Amino acid sequence: MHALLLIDIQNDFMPGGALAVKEGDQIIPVVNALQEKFELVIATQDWHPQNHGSFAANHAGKNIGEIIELNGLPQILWPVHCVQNSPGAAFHPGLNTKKIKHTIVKGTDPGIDSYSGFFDNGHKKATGLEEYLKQKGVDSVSLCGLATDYCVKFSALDAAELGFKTTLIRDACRGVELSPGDTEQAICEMKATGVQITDSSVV
Ligand code: VGL
Ligand code: ZN
Repeated sequence: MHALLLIDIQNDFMPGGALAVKEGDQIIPVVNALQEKFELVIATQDWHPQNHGSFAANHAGKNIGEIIELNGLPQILWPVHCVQNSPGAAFHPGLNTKKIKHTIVKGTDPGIDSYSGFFDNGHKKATGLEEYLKQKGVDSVSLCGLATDYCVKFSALDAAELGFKTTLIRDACRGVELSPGDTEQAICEMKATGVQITDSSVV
């Protein structure tokens, strides 16, 4: 069984959103077309409480982009984004959600971030995604969504390490690019971990 994972296709990651990803909205028609080609579609949502430790606003005197230590882990500070039940946390209105069988929320613990859809950044707690996929008989996953250099990357690395045959659909993703080249670097790391890189035209 082959599943398509839609990673964090949420308003706050779109142009004009709180943590905007350049051209993030351009993936929408690509992702909608892709969904028709998969038996199982699963989505993740970044889903933070207002007091989340990844928000610069929750650390007096700290700025967006600074790195702090959060409960023993390095943490990049982000703008307030994807607050639970806020419009910014909702899926992009153009995303076809009819085929989504299950949604995994992540980043709900204020004390730790969760870029991957499988585990928090300390690999301490699982989100339930691995169990869900295994119970559905999924052995291979393809990933698309936002952002290539954060949540898509860490989800793909975990998927490959957990033993799923893992494919990144490159043109159905966009990166944050805090530093120029981050997206290319992320693709190199994924390749090195055994992730196949492909384009929607050949799926
Ligand atoms: C993400 C930064 C912070 C992402 C989420 O979805 O890639 N990036 N939270
Ligand atoms: Zn986040």
